[in-house]
Amino acid sequence: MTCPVKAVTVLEAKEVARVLEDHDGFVILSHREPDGDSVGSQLALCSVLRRLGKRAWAVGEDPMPAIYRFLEGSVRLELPSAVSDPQVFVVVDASNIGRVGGLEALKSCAADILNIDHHGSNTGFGRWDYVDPEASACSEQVYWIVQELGVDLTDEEAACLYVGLLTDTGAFRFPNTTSRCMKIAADLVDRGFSAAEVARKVFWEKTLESTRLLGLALSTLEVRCNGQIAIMHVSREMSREARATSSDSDGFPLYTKVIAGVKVGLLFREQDDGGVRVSLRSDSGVNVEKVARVFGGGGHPTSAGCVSPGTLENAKKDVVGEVERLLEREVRQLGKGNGRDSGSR
Ligand SMILES: [Mn+2]
Repeated sequence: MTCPVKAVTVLEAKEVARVLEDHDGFVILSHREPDGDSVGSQLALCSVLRRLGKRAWAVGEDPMPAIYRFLEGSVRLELPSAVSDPQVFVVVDASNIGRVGGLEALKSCAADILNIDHHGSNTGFGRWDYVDPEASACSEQVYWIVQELGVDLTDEEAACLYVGLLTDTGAFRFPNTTSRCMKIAADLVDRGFSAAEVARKVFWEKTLESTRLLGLALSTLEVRCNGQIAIMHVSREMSREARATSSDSDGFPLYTKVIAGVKVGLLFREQDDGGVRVSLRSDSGVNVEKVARVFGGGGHPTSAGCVSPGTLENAKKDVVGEVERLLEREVRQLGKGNGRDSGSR
């Protein structure tokens, strides 16, 4: 069952540009546990608004992940305390308001929400909603807004949006890699930054701790369900052994999907504060977001996440069981000849 998007008028980039022009005092927020698309969208939009003479802050509750710090030039990710007298909360790349970091600290401010997102499961929580599940990344939507504002992107801003596209498409490998997104990427590269340099900083500057932890995690890789499901885990003990922090395992979910024949990849990470964070990956055709929802999570059809309160073993048993049921349903549906899931891209 797909959760229906609130029945409101969903704005186009052009109308979003008008909202931005008509207001001042923007706090640009995103989901907790920032990623390339969330910080890229936040920093680029904040920079453009400031160049238009607006007051704007890119605000986060969690620190900027080390691999994206090079994007902080004229604009940095700030704490909610930096904000004064905001008019609009611009929320980027978050499917629901509960995922937004820093909002709790700003709850005394009476500001309207402008919701810019590309998750099909977006709950439409804004006064204005610009939701486009066809967009490969939220950075793509920010790109269209900037076009409508008639502003030329600087190479610094272009690099931020490029990182959003690069990371949300898994370096232009995932099913959301459209020709439209590649045309935007080409236009961004034309602004002057080095695409090779950006890719090196994002993918080839891992910490030693992260690389050691990957070695430990890969040794736990196993397949289930006739090789259709691959599972891997990172225990607290392994993190300790590698002296790794939680962000050191950020790129790991990808490795659950590299084996031929695997339809669904699952990574289980024991959290410091208890519980197990589960990352689900699939190719188009198997909608893992449905599984994440069963456990109170969400995401995209091919990339989703949830948190299981139990032990590592229980989390594996519960989530793998749910994925097996999903695969069985798919086989039955294919048998009936009605093809693929409507929720998939
Ligand atoms: Mn995104």
